[in-house]
Amino acid sequence: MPGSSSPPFSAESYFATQPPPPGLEQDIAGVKEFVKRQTEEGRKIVLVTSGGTTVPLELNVVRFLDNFSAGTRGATSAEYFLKAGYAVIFMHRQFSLQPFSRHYSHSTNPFLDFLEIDRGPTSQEICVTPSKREDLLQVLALYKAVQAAGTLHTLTFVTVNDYLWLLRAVSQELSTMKRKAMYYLAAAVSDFFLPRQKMSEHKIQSGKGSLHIEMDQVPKILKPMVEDWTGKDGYIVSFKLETDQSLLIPKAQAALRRYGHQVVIGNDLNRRKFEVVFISWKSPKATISEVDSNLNPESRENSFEESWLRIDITDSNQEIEENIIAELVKRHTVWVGEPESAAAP
Ligand code: PAZ
Repeated sequence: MPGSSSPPFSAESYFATQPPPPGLEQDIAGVKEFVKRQTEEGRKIVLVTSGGTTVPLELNVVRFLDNFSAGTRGATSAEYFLKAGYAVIFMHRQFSLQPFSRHYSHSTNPFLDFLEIDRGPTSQEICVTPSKREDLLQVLALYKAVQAAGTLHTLTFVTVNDYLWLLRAVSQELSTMKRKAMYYLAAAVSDFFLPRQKMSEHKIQSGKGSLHIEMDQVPKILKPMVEDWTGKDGYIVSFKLETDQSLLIPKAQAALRRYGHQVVIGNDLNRRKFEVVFISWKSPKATISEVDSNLNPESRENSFEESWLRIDITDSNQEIEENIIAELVKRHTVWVGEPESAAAP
């Protein structure tokens, strides 16, 4: 078992020692069916991960560590992918924001505030506040159309363990789509965790002074995801969140170099709603092994492309996810080998 004196968990040792979440088999059966139907209907599929993972400190969980993420990026992006004609597997933290209902979040825009009571002489009816009707109708129409088309499939996770097991299983199912599958990893995933074997069964008791917990590093799963689970064909987009702006580009480049996937989107915590940077390989069709075999290490450093996306911060009608998804859909179209005109929604 990894710990202070033993080597860190690899993806393999992680899955060999940490138990799968209950319900995994059922979740996967649902994904299998969804992938089959979308394949028959000729759609591309994107897996969107969204929200933060937790790390429980006890088996009977009272306390846990959490990762910051409201789920705005993932839920908003899922809507734009649907609009672009993709089928979406939306894998999100339980109770975080979801596509469509995000517009009426209980804390920022409670839906009860949109409703009025119309009192008649003998009965009363509920109606929508007239000034809110147009916006609500638009969201509702999109939501109902997606429901009718059956193009949105939702899965939930809470802990980092749920997330890792689900991610591996969904990626393996999606690998049958080859290049037509995209993986958009916007969830905020814990870097450290407490292996099950080291967790206390019951609530950790106070009274013994300060609490010391040694956590293990969560295995870096992007490498096996790129090389094994997705069969090297998936179009994989990961996110890198930093609070120190100067780390954004070097950390994003390092991730791309290390894992060999297609795009890292860097975002600064305080600027993420209006500015992101895309780091990618200069040659969009190249896989890491093609790049590696053609380039020496120095020229490999020059093989990254950096492109910034910004929107007007004062315009509350703009959402940066619209631009992010439009750009990714274009790049994915090239990756799949379709004519670029196929990227138009
Ligand atoms: O969910 P949200 O909109 O509040 O935040 C989105 C985000 C910052 C978590 C996401 O864009 C992101 O960067 N995810 C990856 C985080 C990481 O580096 O682990």
